[in-house]
Amino acid sequence: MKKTLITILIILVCIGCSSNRAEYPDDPLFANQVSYQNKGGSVTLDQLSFRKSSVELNLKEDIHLHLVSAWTITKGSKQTVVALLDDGFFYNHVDVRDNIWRNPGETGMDANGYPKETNGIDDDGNGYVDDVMGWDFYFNDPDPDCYIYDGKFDTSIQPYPHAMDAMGIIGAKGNNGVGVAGINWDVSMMLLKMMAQGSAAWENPLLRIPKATEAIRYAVNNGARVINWSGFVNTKDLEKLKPLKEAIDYAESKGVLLVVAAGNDLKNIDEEENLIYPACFPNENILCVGEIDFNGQLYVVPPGSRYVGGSNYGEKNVDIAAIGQNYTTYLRNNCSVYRLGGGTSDSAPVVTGVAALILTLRPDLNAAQVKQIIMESATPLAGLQGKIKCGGMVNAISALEMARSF
Ligand SMILES: [Ca+2]
Ligand SMILES: [Ca+2]
Ligand SMILES: [Ca+2]
Repeated sequence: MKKTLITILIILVCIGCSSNRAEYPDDPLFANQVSYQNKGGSVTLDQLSFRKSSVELNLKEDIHLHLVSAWTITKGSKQTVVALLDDGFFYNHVDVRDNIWRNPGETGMDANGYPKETNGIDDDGNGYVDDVMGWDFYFNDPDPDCYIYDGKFDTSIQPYPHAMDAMGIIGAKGNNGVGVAGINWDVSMMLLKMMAQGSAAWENPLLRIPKATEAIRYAVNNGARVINWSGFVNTKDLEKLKPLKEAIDYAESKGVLLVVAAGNDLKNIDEEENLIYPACFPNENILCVGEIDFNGQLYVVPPGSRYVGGSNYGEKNVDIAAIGQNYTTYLRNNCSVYRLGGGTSDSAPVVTGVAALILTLRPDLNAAQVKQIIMESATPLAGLQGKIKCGGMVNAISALEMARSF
């Protein structure tokens, strides 16, 4: 009898403890998301969900996003709209499809009883017909998909997977019993397709400027608070870049944050010959993100890899760093899969995801304030001094705690 009483007491105490403890999502692959939270030490994980491919990661204590504790403050909200600029989206992936933005002005029924999203009418009068999840600025139609004739391989149709990492990192549906958790369990991702794989972007990179310009203005005018652009425009010609600069100035005037990748050439982008745009524009609403490894050092591609390079840096132009190797959503053979990503295309959306959490908690803050919070709350890292403006990596719990009392 006494034993039973003690057991009941222990159970009650445990229940009391767990209600105050950080909550882990039920997504079955969350254990692979070590960039979000880890205890340090060596771990072996399967880096692809579709083929055996194990990798050993040596994790240094405290080098992670501190996300699980941040989730005790907020896990995101559908109210927060994040725009993604990329070259096509596999929006039917099972783990992102529930977090795609639905334009309220193009949903529901029209006066004739037809669905607004397919009626061929610009129901919200924003200049775009049936733009229910975003827009394809290359083909000028409402479907920002990733299927396109692939000019690189001449005849094949290749879905383009680049945006899948950013989508899953920012907003894979969390705690849905499927795959992974995004930094935001809930969010609305507006999909803005600038160019297409195999399109003339390869021959004429300047074509990207008008598309990106239009996409940024669309994002600002249709309710996005943060824009993620894991890319750049391949020119230094400031005269040609002027419309893009003006669109970013417009975003700044409306308090909208633009998070961009620093690039993967292992170069100092403060130097004249290495300048890239929009990363090197001086706007207060641009956050440029470099990449670190699990030791908190600037990421350098390991010798023997089929790639070369590593994260760009620059004390003036690269604001903050984040881990690029995030285990997240991907696309293979037209199927929803997962993998360990990498590169500054994958470190930028980490910062975008944290910015979205901040704006869910404090929708009253503008872009410059969110940027200030993210940089001031960063975990300082010795290896980044003199290379990254704030000298540290993004820290989700510190950012949310600072935002709460800002
Ligand atoms: Ca419309
Ligand atoms: Ca319509
Ligand atoms: Ca999930």
